[in-house]
Amino acid sequence: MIDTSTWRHAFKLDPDKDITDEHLEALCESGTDAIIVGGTLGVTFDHTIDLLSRIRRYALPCILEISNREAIVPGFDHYFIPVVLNAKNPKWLFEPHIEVIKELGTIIPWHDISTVGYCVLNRDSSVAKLTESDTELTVEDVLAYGRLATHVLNLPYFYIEYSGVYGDIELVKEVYGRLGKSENGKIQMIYGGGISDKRQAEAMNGAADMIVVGNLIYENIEAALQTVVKEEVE
Ligand code: 1GP
Repeated sequence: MIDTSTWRHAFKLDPDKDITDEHLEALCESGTDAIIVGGTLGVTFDHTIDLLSRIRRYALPCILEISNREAIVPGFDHYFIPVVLNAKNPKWLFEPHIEVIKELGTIIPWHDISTVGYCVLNRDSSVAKLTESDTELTVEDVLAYGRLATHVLNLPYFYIEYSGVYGDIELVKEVYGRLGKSENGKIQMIYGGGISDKRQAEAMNGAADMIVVGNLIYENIEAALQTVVKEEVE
């Protein structure tokens, strides 16, 4: 089982988007804790395996976030299985999972898999549209999803997902303060969405255990590299 407990930062690469060798090298040698490979739309086996083989030149953990059956590729260090907790269309809760388990259940390496409980908050994101997520949520609502993730479902990760836009930092901070530290301290809380510079990365890093940077990689590689959290040397 992979130990992510000290991770503060990850880059999320979309197999459906092009990245040059030079940019990939810069990301992998940036000091980030891991590369997550994942995307909501258009993710194929060929693109995913191609990206994995390129990332494998570097010595950092590489996780596949499984978004569809076609893109399940062996050889990653670990696999994240997303469950969108606030999906209003129940089909998206477990139906895709059951289909894959029925097909591959006897050969899935279960110890290499972790379930990530997502709370999707950007209503315009692909994932919100696909799952018909209920994105009009208050702090109390999001906290309730966080409590569901940790206390009821016993999940290792709770992911506040604003994919595409920078989120409400006060909301993230409050949920983290009440859930992550004072109440439990066990679940790892991840923030992702719209981080576009070092200042935003630092702010969100103070409001969650770990941040994920995606789109910025493809928009402004220099700014993306600046989001890597450097531990202060005393
Ligand atoms: C997406 O949370 C990640 O799943 C990162 O979001 O692409 O907006 O950085 P961005």
